[in-house]
Amino acid sequence: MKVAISNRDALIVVDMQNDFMPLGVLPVKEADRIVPVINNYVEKFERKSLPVFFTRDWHPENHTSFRDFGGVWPSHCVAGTEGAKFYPGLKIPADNKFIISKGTSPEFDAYSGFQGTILDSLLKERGIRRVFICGVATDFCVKNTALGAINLGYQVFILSDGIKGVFEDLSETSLKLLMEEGASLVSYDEVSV
Ligand code: VGL
Ligand code: ZN
Repeated sequence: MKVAISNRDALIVVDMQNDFMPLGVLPVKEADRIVPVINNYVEKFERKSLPVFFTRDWHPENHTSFRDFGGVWPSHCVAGTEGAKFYPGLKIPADNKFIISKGTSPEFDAYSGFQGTILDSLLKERGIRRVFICGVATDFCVKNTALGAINLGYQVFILSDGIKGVFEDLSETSLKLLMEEGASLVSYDEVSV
C-alpha cells in the first residue's frame, strides 16, 4: 500500500540504544542494519517539519525486569550508562524531536512507549492522528508501543524495513497480531512525502 505523510503524522523510533545493538548486552540480531533506513525515515519527517519521538529504555540499577531482581532479562539500559545511550549512528534531529524515557521506576516495566510517559499527551497536543513506528524489538517494545497507540485511537503504520526482533517466530506472531488489530505494514518505497 502507498501512504503519503501529512501534517497529522509523527514518527516513533523505538529503543535504538547501544544495549540492543549486536554488541550490546541484550542484542537484537542485525539491529544495526536498520539504522540507515531509520535515518531515512527521520529525514522524511524532518523535511516536513513533523515531530520525531525517540523512546528509550531507561532503567534504574535494581529494575524489576533484571534477572537479579526477579525478571527475565540481563541488566540493560541502565539510566546514564553507555549501554543506554542511543546508537551513535542514529540520526537525531536538532529540532522537533522528543526523547521519551520509559521503565524508569524500579518496580514497573514498560514495553510500551506510552506506559507511564507523556507520549500520548505530546502527540495529542500536536494534533497527531497517525504514527509510523520503527526500531527494536519487534516482539517486545515495538509491538507494545504499537498496541498502545492503537488502543489510544491512533492509526498505526509499522515500517517493515525499520524493525528487528529478538525472536523470529515471536516477531512474526507480533506483526500478525498488529495487522489484526488494524495496523498497516509499509516499507520505505511505499511512504511518500
Ligand atoms: C526491550 C526487552 C527488555 C525492547 C526492552 O526494547 O524491546 N526488550 N527491555
Ligand atoms: Zn528493558
